[in-house]
Amino acid sequence: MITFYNDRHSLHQGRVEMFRGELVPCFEVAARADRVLDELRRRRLGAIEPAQAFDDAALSRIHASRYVEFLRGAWDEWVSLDPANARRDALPSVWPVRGHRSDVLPENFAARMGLFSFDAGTPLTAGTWQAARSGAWCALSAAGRVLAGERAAFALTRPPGHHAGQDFFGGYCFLNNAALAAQALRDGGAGRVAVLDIDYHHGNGTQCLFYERADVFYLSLHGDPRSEYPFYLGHADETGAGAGLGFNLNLPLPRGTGFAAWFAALAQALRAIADYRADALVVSLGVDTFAGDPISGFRLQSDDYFQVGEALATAGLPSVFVFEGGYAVAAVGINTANVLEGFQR
Ligand code: Q9C
Ligand code: ZN
Repeated sequence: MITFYNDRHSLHQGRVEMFRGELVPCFEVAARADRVLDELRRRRLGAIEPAQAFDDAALSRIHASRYVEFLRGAWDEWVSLDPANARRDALPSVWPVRGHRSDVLPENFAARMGLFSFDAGTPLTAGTWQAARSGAWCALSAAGRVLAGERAAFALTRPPGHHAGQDFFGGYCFLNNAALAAQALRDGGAGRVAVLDIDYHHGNGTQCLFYERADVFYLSLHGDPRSEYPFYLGHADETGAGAGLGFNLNLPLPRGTGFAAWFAALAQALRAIADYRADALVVSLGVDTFAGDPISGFRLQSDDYFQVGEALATAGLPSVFVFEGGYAVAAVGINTANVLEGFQR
């Protein structure tokens, strides 16, 4: 399988995230992608290429222009507030809630940062924009290669994407790489695209983006949002709205779920994709379902990921894999490569 590797990912280096009243070291670290790259190379799982460049208009198929503009200039604005900020990550600390206005773009930087985000766990750093943008290019390049006839392609990038919405960042995500890939597949001629999200966390950004659309079916297996991040969204009764009614499937599972129950849910999602008669598949490939993950609650073992890949291959669809979460750094390369190797068996 061809891999588009974001060779600028390490420009995004968060120092700290807010957790339980403390600033703690980031879980979403550069070594995650490095370990996956090492493992793909070690196993010779296919060609590894850098992405092609796209202009920012390509991002506007998914993201609001004022959000893209904010991200593009955010670091310089942050540093211009105080030169000492150059050594500090930017984190939001104030947010609008229901009933507050979003049509007036605040002048104040912190207020704008809050308008465009939903948590204080997602630091914006000096290289965040460049890293996220070239990550989006990896997803777009992978979709392009699949449209050109490749069976499958992998976008190996960080920061991840599935929590990012049309105009918000959060959950370590800034640009929604999977959504960009899905839209690129649509724009390139795929009539129906399924986005299957197997990250531990519900992809609230992706769900929001496609909730009222019938041409992109979002399906997700994740920790039950009653207790698990990102909370608020990802419940089983969210089935889509308007033209999109019936084209959103959430399969929340309790913390502690092991491979057997998780795999049964995966089979259910794959049946729904077959019934939908999708033309192409995007997989939001998070491996934070691993038993050893430091911030998640499922119990998958490294060897289980081969079977995950084999099951995904049974869909028989042109497929774009997009790297999402997975924070057990010592195992993230093995687990991710196991999925891709299983897919190719
Ligand atoms: N201190 C993805 O997997 N914070 N995002 C959890 C841990 C948010 C996960 C608290 C987790 C976001 C792409
Ligand atoms: Zn996750």
